[in-house]
Amino acid sequence: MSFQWNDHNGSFHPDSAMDFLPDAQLRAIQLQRLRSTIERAYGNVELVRTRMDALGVKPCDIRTLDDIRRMPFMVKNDLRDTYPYGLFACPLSEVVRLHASSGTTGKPIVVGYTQNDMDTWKNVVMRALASAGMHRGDIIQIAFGYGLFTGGLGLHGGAETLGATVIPISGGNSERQIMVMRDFGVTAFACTPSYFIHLIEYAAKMGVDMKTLPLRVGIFGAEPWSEEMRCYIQREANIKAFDIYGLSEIIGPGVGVECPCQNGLHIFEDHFLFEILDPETGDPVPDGESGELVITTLSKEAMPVIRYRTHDITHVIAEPCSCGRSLRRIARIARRSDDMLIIRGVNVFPSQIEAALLKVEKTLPHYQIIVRRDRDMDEMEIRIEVTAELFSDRVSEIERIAARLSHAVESTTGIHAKIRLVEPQTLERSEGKAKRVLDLRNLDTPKP
Ligand code: DLL
Repeated sequence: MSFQWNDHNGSFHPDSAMDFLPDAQLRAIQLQRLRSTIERAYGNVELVRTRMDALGVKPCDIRTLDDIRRMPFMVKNDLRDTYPYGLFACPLSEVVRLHASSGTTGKPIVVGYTQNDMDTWKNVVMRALASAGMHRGDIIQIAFGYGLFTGGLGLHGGAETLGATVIPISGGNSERQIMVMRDFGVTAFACTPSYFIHLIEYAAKMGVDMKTLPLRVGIFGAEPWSEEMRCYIQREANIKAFDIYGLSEIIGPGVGVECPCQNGLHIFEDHFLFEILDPETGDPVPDGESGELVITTLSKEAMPVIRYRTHDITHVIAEPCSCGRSLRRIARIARRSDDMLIIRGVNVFPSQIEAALLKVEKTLPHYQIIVRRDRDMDEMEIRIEVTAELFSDRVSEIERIAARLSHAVESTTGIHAKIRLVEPQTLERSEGKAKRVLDLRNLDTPKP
């Protein structure tokens, strides 16, 4: 077993040993956990039992890891349809934490954790931070949102478990972020990559040169970012920037993370079984080929999730990693196979925006959402056709409608959008599917 470790004080956190297990041992743990997860879900979750029965699969049919392919898929709508607690596999009295994230409609999707699930979550995030070179003695400023979003509290639990000093500042208030970063001697920072780029610029405006601060490590995720963004961040802040991946449905942050090699994310395979499938056919794709990441939780108690279709597109990097971790790697997530947009780390569905827009009077059902990345900050503009009469109204009436639309979008999605009212018949019509979204951000990076 190899225990290469880039820890600065030379100590090794025993729980991270799972990152270096010999392959056979890791697969044996996965199989044993997979079987008990499926048994638990079959016994306690009606949706899973009904679907397995329809396919004629029983928990005892799962004899090898490949047998996962006999199992039915789960999708985001399953969480919506069983809102709020229908996928829980234990009594609510055993659930010690709830989080939520946007669904395709107005209702959020709800996820729950038992005490053991909380320990698992802390464990994987702790290992993620250690993988990024953090250790006891680090001072981490967590600027992911705290609350129902899993980012803030997820990073928080893992950082405390690692023994770091945690500053739970949450997102926003850039001036205070920079002041704290400078005055508290912060050595690690966690937020979305786009927010950090904003902070680099903000610091410069305040006359603070981030390069001269003790800041050493950045933990960035919750949205796609590119190698170019990493280079910019590393250069401008003089830190090492690491990609952390996760999703609420599976656990939150901590499904996978980069190591010091910064070439792909190691998935914490002792807790998550992953497949990469052709999104159209559902068949596995060979290592190195792009497909949809599908994840099965292996130790979650409150809400075991089986073959969850993440819609995130990636590929396996099959070569062993020189960091010595035996956990398999995936390439960074640059795009999704569905229409979910991630704007400044927030999941946004065009359907949510549509519902919000059309509730406002004098609007027509023709709109377009344009997303740009302006100096590394995501900007959303919405063009919407409004009735011809509105244009003959007073300017104050036009402004009132625009303000109402802006408010409707912001209160539904949490994102501020620039609203442009346009005359009827201005937006391009389509003969097939309407092209509602114009995503002008280019986040794709070539395969390594
Ligand atoms: O974004 C959890 C998280 C918090 C991850 C903090 C990392 C750091 P959700 O809000 O449920 O959960 O959004 C999940 O965000 O399916 C991806 O499409 C996207 N995503 C998350 N991390 C990354 C990443 C959190 N590192 C959805 N790179 C996922 C690209 C990411 N996309």
